[in-house]
Amino acid sequence: MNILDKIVIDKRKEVELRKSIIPLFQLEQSVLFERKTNSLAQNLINSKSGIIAEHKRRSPSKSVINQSLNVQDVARGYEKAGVCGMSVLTDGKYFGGSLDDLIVARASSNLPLLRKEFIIDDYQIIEAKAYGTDVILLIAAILTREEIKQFSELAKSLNLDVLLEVHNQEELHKSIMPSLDMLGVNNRNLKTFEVNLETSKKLSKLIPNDFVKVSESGISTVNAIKELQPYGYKGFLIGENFMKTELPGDSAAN
Ligand code: IGP
Repeated sequence: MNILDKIVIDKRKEVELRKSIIPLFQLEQSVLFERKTNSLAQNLINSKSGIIAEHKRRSPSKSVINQSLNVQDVARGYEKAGVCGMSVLTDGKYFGGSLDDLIVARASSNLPLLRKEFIIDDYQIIEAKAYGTDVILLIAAILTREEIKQFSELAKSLNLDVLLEVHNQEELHKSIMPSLDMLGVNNRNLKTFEVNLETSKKLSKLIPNDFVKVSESGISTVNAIKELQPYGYKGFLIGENFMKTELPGDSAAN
């Protein structure tokens, strides 16, 4: 079994547990549920740099990246640096994140916030909204076309942006539909952890122009961004390269 299969099995258990503790109607009473969302896609279209900066403490591929920073400083730093949006890992077991991180990021900045999570149930989308999210991630590798449709349409009905992540041509073909805003190409294969920027280059021409193109993972230099821009990429999702430094905001500003 690969790591992605393992994560999904654990996630299904976690979501069932969450549902039994906080029922949906209670989530919908969150004051944040009424909050007007900010569009990340719109920010990317209007931006030159297109950086989406991630809060990530650890990962299955890298183990510890940074355990000593607090989310408030990271969020404020990213906002000050002028990034287009912030991604917050909320998976606990594999990435050391939590929904509390999302709340703190929400309270600390006005950036569009992406809930970086393995979404396999409507419940997590309602939860995302209740915790102040602006954007959800859907990962094609773990979803059927029907699920992608169901989840993205629910997200749109809540005024959330949808970033759909693919890693190869089959995932891309299965996923194209009007309820997506952004198409992200993950340069890291989540099953093997191999990183290759060529993945973004290869898939770019297969992505219809109605979607904002985002390149994800393994981006560590300004040159990498410059290399990807001619392929039509407007967004660049960067985690480790910022998080491994003492002041991720300062790294994002450079
Ligand atoms: C960030 P990096 O290599 O800059 O730290 O990558 C981001 O792309 C990565 O964390 C990511 C991810 C995901 C994590 C992309 N898609 C899906 C968990 C689940």
